[in-house]
Amino acid sequence: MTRPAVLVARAAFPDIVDRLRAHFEVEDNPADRIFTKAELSAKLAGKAGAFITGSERIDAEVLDANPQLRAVCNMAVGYNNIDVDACNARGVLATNTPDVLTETTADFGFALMMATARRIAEGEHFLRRGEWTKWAYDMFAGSDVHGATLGILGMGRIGQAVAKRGALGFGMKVIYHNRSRLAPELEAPIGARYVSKEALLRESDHLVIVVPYSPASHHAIAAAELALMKPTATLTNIARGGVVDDAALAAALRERRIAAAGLDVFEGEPKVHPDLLSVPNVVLTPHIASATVATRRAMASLAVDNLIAALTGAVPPTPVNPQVLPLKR
Ligand code: 8YV
Repeated sequence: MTRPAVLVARAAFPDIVDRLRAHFEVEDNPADRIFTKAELSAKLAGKAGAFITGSERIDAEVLDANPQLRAVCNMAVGYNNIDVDACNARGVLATNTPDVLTETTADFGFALMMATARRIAEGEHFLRRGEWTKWAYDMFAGSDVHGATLGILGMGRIGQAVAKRGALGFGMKVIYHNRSRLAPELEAPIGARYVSKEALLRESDHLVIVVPYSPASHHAIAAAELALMKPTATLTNIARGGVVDDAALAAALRERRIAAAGLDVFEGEPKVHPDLLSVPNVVLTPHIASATVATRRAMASLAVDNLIAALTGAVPPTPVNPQVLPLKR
């Protein structure tokens, strides 16, 4: 019997990718070329499954060009690169990598928020430019993190992990806005208070955005929302590009309508809005919130587990759309 073929669309840890070779014919991409949509569709020809990342978009067109495809396994918790409705309509399984990256991503979100509040990147650039000639009372004076009000937009697993750090480690007051309110037993240990989005924007000293991207969250933070924030406030986005209107944010930063921002994700990344590159009061990182070796290995491994399970009739550990199981073909 011929073995199913799978595509590993991006370079990943070779020893983890090798686990697929025990079950499948594997076409991989060790050179890590980014495929155009047409190339991705062509590469998927004859493949029963695919290991993908947030860079690969799986939509109705790609699925229709590849009716043999049964499973697309994302190495990411966010899956806005996959049209799940289109997968459901065609009985294709989508999987993601929740839980394994929660704490690592929260560590980074907190670090980025602290770097933003305490102007670490600005100070470092100043020093590297050789401009540090004397101490000054207000040199890179930022705002305190401890004891401040931490606002969380999107109180899922990662939002709760950020909130825990703030409340338990830094004595922060936690307020949050989310589609639904947390159960009291989750709110109580961190003293989290559910507020309206407007109150969140008005009251936060440090706003951290952790909401998944969807058409409903597109530009959830734009000019009108930024206008509600304190002029001393910071904004940190570790969610997805597109949740924040980057042009509006750059204008607010330039005009000091908010104090500073920390951004790990961007609309249309890896392109970055040029206005963000020219304002000093923003810390910019290249979508690395989950990037520790241990966590990236755990994510790759979970994506591989999902792909193996999906195509061998076992139960995939973290399906996005379990309603398509068991896979018919
Ligand atoms: C990934 C992420 O690095 O998991 C997510 O949703 O944003 C990151 O952890 C990225 O999506 C690459 O797949």
